[in-house]
Amino acid sequence: MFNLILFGPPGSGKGTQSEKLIASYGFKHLSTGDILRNEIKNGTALGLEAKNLMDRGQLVPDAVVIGMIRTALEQNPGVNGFLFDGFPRTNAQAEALDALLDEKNTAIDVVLALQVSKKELIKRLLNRGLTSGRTDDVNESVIGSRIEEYERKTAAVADHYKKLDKVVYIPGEGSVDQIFTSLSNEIDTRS
Ligand code: B4P
Repeated sequence: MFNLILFGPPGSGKGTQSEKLIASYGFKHLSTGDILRNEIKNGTALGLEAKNLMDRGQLVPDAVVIGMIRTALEQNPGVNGFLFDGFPRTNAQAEALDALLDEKNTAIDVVLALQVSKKELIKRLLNRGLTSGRTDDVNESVIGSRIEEYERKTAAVADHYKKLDKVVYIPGEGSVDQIFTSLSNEIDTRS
């Protein structure tokens, strides 16, 4: 089993690269952003709570997303490995994930951290907002809040995994295919 975290700020290419990695390696994709957007689409109570926060560029409470990941892990026994996309986003989420994987006698193998300048992140997200219908992509001040949340709460997650010597930084600017090749090379040397 090979478990990977695709890490980086909003708009760094996590969702984009996840699609390609899943197609190539057959990982089970767990994107907390996708799960939350699905809850919103289905009009659940959780979705309503999440929408309020996501529309303001804020993180959803740890207990909610940890519960979602616990359920997803239980629903997918016997997979070859998980690709965590957009999770963990706080140290509490990272600690909970490590414990959940430990219960299953497995662990995170590597954290691939995409590095993209703030200017490029804003450009990409505004551009996606033109067509995606995502309410958190259309407004530059909401995008700014998401980047701030990343800097205040999420960047520290890399330090958590650095202590375990599991973080590899990948330049996240350039063509989608170039970045995919860099990510694949790191996975291939470890799996
Ligand atoms: P997410 O769904 O995780 O989305 P994201 O971080 O905004 O974007 P991602 O990084 O996947 O996008 P990508 O670059 O692929 O989170 C949304 C919200 O959900 C959060 O703000 C939060 O409120 C909530 N949430 C999710 N998980 C949570 C958690 N664990 N805890 C608490 N709250 C949580 O795509 C961006 C654009 O860039 C696309 O248009 C793409 O085409 C383009 N792009 C990608 N690669 C490119 C390249 N190489 N060159 C040019 N453009 C590129």
